[in-house]
Amino acid sequence: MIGRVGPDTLDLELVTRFPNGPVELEDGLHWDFDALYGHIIVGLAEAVRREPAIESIGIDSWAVDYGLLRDGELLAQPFHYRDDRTERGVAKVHEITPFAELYQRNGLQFLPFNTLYQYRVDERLADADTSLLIPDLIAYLLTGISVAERTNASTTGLLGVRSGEWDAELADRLEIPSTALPALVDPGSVIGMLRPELAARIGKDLPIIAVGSHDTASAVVAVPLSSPNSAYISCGTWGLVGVELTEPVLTDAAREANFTHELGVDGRYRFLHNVTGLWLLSETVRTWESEDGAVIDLPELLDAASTVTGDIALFDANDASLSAPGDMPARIAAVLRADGSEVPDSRAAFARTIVESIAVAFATAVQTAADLSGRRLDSIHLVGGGSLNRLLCQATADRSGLPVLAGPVEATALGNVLVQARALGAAPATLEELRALVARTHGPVRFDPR
Ligand code: LRH
Repeated sequence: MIGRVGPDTLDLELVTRFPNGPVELEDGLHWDFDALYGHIIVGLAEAVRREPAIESIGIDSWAVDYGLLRDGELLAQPFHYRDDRTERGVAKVHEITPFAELYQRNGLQFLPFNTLYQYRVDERLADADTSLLIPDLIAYLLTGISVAERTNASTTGLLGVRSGEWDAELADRLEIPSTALPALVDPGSVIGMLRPELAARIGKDLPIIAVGSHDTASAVVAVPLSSPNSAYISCGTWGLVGVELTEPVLTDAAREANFTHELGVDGRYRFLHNVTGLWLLSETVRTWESEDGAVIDLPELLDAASTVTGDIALFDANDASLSAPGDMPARIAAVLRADGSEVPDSRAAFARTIVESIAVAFATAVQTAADLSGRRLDSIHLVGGGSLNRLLCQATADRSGLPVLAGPVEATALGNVLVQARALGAAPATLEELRALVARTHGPVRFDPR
């Protein structure tokens, strides 16, 4: 994406998009990082060709996953967090440090793929001289400089929730080497300049500026929140549902509700819960497409889903059996049957069941966020790809009883460029002012509860 930011301007131009799915290798599920990196270099060169005035580069991606380096070379393709080896890591870590203690230290909700569990079962870690989370790995390949951007580092489970610094004592206890704890940097700081050979290939010598490199941290920057009484849902593959806080809520109730404290830009806390989001729909559609040998038109499917009448079967969107890639319609059907519910008999009805089940999980998480934070919430901002799904937005409004303000769809990219622009003196200083700029330039679409 190319971003253009001015006093009343906030524009994005899409340069390139490429698929990025899990690949099954002999030892488990991985990312095809080499392909990803290749696309990034081609995309950067094209961006500079289209807009020679580009001043900087910012990188964000999904959280928790990492690449291992030795002498500057990647040891293997990074593992995908949906690989089931992490289960063994959970047992080992909790044996050494019970979850309740972990929560007091790192404030993270339990997700079986949090980086510390992955590290604990990664036999290659001992061979590495550096471990970098995905955006930091890309920054390293571009600049030669290894750092850990703080918002994403908070998803490893190895950062102190109050201090925002590496918890070296915990890492020691879990026998995670200090090579996994690079120097921390904050969003807005310059990581370094492009390596000369890359600057030549891309066509310009540019700085890489740290942004909220956890995609959700960048997305939350660009949620046009106008009051503390709004919840947000950053909805793509996942639905990240919560509120922004300035102090952590490290209570037993927050731990039991599995609410996380991921660090946000400017020291805020992203107090949220991961709900399995549009992954359920995209994996379902992927399965149907491979059965049919033909592409499914998603807007058409959702239109048909919105005309379904009668009782809608519901299932727990967060059921653990729905997390790995595979035959999602069969798995959802199994969850429905186990619960004594009818399995919808058409694809439209099945899609409706998925969307409504996600909306129920969203509404529940919003209510829990309100209860735990003591806020009286009066609206929900829904950003990301899910904001284009009108059926989901309306269902979320209906099931929560709160208005849903949908958009911007590209919140993550907007938050990324806003933090770069601010570092370059081209955008205002506070998050509130940055969000006001988003609200002026990307007014949300309102869905009132029916
Ligand atoms: C969303 C996301 C989310 C994490 C998950 C691994 O893309 O970064 O915030 O929990 O991926």
